[in-house]
Amino acid sequence: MAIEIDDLNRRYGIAGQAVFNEPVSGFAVLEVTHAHAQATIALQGAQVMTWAPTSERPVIWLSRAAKLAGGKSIRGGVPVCWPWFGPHPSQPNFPTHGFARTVAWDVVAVGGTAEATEVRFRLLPSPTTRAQWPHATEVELFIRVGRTLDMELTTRNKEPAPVTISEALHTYFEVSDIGNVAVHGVDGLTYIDKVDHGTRKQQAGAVTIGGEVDRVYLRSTADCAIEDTGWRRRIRIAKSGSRSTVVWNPWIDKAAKMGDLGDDGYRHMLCVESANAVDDAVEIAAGGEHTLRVRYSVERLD
Ligand code: TA6
Repeated sequence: MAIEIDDLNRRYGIAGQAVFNEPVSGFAVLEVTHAHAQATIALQGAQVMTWAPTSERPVIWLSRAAKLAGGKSIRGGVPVCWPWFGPHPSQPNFPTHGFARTVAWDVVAVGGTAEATEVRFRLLPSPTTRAQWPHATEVELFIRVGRTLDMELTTRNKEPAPVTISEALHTYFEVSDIGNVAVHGVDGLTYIDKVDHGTRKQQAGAVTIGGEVDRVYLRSTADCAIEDTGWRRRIRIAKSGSRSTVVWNPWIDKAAKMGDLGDDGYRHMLCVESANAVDDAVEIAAGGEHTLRVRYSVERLD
């Protein structure tokens, strides 16, 4: 892997701004140090692990107990759920949330401007992926690290027939304490309550967390925001190409069972995921493409 790291830095590295490293043997990451923000991105899953605008507390949460090992999903950051969200519809032994987050993606380009560092990753079909997804679909992730964190997840259907995917940017946001936050942007929407046997309910007002919450909001196309009164900040979640929003916190019992959330990790994270899931799965025409975009930003709560 050391040779690969040297080769990656030779081909794509930007001294002092975007440097490939191997914090754990066999686990390559790109460390971004920009005037406006810092971030860490794993090549496995093209997964943003951390992002903090300069002079701001971390916005993307990474579990202190996250296991960094090949083929193991990383607890925190922005896991890419693709080409299916949740359990596979017919193959229970296939990985939850698809395979994209546990395979190595290729680096396509790394660039730097005065405003941001930009990275593009791609995942092409391989014998491993075709075994679970026998379709000629390519997926790219464009990541822009600056005062905002912008991400574009593009699926290209290279087949002569339509293909249907479900997907999510399964983002873990860092909060002062789960008791201090509310999620805005899903008022009035129908959601699937996965903590109540998948019952469909209607949201009234903002979402607050006082126990395990696992909800898929449908036809959720508006931007969302997390208001955190503890840190007097609002995290804005602007999006396009996404018709679902997933809100998840495991709370005490599920967190304890997961084993990689850390002692009280559940109190300092909240997933607000921009997705296309369940009823909102996306059919991509033959030769067509679909892009899910997000822009995360932080502002003071006045
Ligand atoms: O997005 C919420 C969810 O589907 C929850 O049901 C929970 O399983 C979470 O994803 C984490 O899944 P993971 O496979 O990363 O442990």
